[in-house]
Amino acid sequence: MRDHDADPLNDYIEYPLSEMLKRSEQFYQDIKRRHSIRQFSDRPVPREIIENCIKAAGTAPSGANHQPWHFVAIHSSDVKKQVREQAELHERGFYEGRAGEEWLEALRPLGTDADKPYLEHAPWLIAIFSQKKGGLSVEDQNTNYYVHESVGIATGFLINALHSSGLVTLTHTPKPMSFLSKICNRPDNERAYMLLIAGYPAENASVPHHASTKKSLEDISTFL
Ligand code: IYR
Repeated sequence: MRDHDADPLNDYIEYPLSEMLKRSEQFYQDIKRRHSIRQFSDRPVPREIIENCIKAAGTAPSGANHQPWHFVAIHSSDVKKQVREQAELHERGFYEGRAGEEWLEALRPLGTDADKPYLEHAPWLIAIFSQKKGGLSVEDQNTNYYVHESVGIATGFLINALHSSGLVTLTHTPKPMSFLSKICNRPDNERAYMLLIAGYPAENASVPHHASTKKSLEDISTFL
């Protein structure tokens, strides 16, 4: 390796093989209880839990460790109302034609439509932004690398952290999402990447059959 500053790895934990097997099975059993939920309770969720989950997301690997992401955690009813109004406006255009027949057909088993009441009722919306320019320090304006991959991984960490904390989430990608930049007052360098809805499930929360069908190990993997 080229010369660089480094510290010894001092927080790695090695488990006995039997425990590794148990932990990998337990992780699978736990993560398979994660579902995209569209019925949220308005029960409050303390800010500190969301902060911890965002801190967890911030540990994700990224191109050159530039961490090209910004998370806007929205709790304000007024801001949530603006997000709902704009998202529903765009979604109406989508469902009333822009999507096209094939896309609408693909969404039919999920039962989705342009109404997004959870954007106002859920305690937290987390708008995730990607940054084209940046660096190790927030003031840096260097090129960022593998921005989509990096922000995608961080979003995965965030969903996992929220699930592990005992919350349910929905990944929402209204199209176009640029209204989020305006509402959240984000700079030109950033693009809205995804909107996560987080909170407790409503009592009548359900999981569409279509969404709980997962491909088998054989279908999704090849071992060489
Ligand atoms: N953004 C729309 C449509 C939608 C698109 C996909 I791909 C989904 O997996 C689910 C929904 C909406 O949120 O309704």
